[in-house]
Amino acid sequence: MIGPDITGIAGKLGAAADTVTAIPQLAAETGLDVDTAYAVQTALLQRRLDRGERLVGLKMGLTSKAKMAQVGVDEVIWGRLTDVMLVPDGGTVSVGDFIHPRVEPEVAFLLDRLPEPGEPIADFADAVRAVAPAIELIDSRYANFTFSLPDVIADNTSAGAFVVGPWCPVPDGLDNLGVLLEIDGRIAQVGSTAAILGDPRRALDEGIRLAGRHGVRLHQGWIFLAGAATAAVPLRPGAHVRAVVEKLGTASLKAAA
Ligand code: 0L1
Ligand code: MG
Repeated sequence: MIGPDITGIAGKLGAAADTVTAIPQLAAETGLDVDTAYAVQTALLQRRLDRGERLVGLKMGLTSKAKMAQVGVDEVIWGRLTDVMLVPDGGTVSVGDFIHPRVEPEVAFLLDRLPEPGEPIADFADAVRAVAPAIELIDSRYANFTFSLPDVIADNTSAGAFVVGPWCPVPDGLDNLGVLLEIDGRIAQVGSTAAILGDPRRALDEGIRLAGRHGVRLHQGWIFLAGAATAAVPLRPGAHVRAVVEKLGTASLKAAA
């Protein structure tokens, strides 16, 4: 039996991002399952690498109940981050570069010495050199931000852009830090790092395990986005966005008017 056209599907998703045009979901029509969807994600990454982008890390998606409920998908997923997606802290993005961008507050890890594939992390402080507050800008390439599990995996888990705040030493506990998402100085979302799989440190174990299933190994020096602590909020032109994470500080982003 002939399987889904991995390169063709990646081409459609890549073109949707490049032309800032939403497309219909593809999985049902093309027979994508979770494994072939990750193959599409890899082909989509290759498209970016071919035009000179650099892989700088990995992101987790749908690590909280709020996020799962928001999009109606209930499995943890992972995607790829490239240098072009990284916006400097306090930097500006143009809403017009995205189809229907949303922002969400996250926790980022700077990876250090990771265990061998298949091994659990023995000591988090060895595996992670520093932590930071972060903002992820997600932008589904599908119309109405609506997708199935294979669809969203193929679409690189809606990755659009991300901001990492100042790196700081790993604090003693990461499991119940207060998180705020502020838009124009007003609180838009309130949460806790506990919403990220109970403890964001768990997201790294999951990332290593889930990416490992597809032959992808995490590397020293990579950025790891552990997932959002709240639901995502639409990003409007002119908005000033701040993610505040207790003990870690803030990351911020402006949307050009
Ligand atoms: O980072 C995320 O949690 C996004 C995962 C994909 C689902 C979505 O687009 O919200
Ligand atoms: Mg996210």
